[in-house]
Amino acid sequence: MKMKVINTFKLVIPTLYLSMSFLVFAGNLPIEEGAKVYILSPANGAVVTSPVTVRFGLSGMGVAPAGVDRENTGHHHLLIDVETLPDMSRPIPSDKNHRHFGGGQTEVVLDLTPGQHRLQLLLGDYSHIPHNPSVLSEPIIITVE
Ligand SMILES: [Cu+2]
Repeated sequence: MKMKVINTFKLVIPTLYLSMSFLVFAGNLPIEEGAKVYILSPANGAVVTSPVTVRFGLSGMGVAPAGVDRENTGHHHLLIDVETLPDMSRPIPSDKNHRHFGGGQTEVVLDLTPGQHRLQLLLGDYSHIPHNPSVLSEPIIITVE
């Protein structure tokens, strides 16, 4: 009788463990608490000339190229003039307003038209899905002369 109880536990525990791992890895990847992404330069409110070099900062996490499933890492996405944030449970769109840096780049040189532009960084995991909670920078507004 005692043996039977133990055997049941031996089956239940790995099953629970497996279903929990599946839940964790099936959706957005969790992150370390306090991870932050931010635009190092230009500064918010800066008046610049095109082309503009935008430098990306990340703390509390590491940068890894797209496709590399490594814990507590992601790659940068620059949202250019995006007012409505993308769906945080799905891969970040890829177009001229949602730029992916899947090679693990930490800066970009942008050709921007004269006028105001809004820039914001969003980290995505190996499959381009934001983490949970998402790692999103404060937006900056720059003026291109
Ligand atoms: Cu991406």
